[in-house]
Amino acid sequence: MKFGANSFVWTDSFGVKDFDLLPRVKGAGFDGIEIGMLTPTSFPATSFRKEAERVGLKCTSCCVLPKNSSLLSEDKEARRKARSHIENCLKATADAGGKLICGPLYSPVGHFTGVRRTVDEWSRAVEGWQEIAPLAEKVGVQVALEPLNRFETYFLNTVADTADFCDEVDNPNVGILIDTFHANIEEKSIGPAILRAGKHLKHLHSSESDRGIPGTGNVNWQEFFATIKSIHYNDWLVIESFGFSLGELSAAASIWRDLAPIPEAIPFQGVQFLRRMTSQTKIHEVAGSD
Ligand code: LER
Ligand code: MN
Repeated sequence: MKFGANSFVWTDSFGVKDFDLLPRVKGAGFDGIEIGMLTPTSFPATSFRKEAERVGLKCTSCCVLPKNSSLLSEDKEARRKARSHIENCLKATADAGGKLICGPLYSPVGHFTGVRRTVDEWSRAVEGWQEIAPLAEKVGVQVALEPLNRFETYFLNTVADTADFCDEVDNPNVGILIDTFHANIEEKSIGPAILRAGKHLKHLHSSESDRGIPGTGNVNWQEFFATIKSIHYNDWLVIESFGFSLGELSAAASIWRDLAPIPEAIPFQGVQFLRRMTSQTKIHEVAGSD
């Protein structure tokens, strides 16, 4: 297992000013940092790569679509903007030395039409990913699409829907990120949800039920670890939360109060819990969801 810390807990615009975080993240017991990448064209990828290599950290990127861009939209320009943004995220991540981008890369967080998703939206998003996937392959970066809870998107809320979506995209570079915060709202239980992702599972966000310190809320971590061990999951386990007063970013994640004594306690204490659970949890059979 590789443990990562998502930079959104510190900043909405990770850049050179934040490089002093890297040795602290390494010292806290992480193998990597997940760059919260909102504007890929201004990310200092080359200098980041040097610094991360010097410190001994690997990286992944967590990306979202800007307003007025969407792979679902009937507006061609909105679809073009979404594709171009995602392509920039892929290139910046490759330049930074990363091998995976993740996030709800189909529609902006918090965008709603007032009705459930349509067949046309689904087809346009599948087509969009079929167009983008070859670039992911070319630059050597995997993609993990994230289902979000119903208050953040109407498009993909469950792992089952996201797995069906990946089946249709049908490209081995495009798979699923499961975030335990969203799954705790939308799934019946976490074990079968992880199993339902099957071959598409590429990435995990370990996030507590209130986005606070992992291990202090009601996510069923026992079942989570038993299941990921049973499938020999050996990729990233990234602790994600959000700063408590980071303007639009905190608002997008609906963070309206302090979730821990200080924001960085969430990754720094959380990683100790995750490492303990990884070594202590025994594998047991978890019933499938089909
Ligand atoms: C959003 O709720 C989330 O979980 C992130 O991974 C992407 O913005
Ligand atoms: Mn997440």
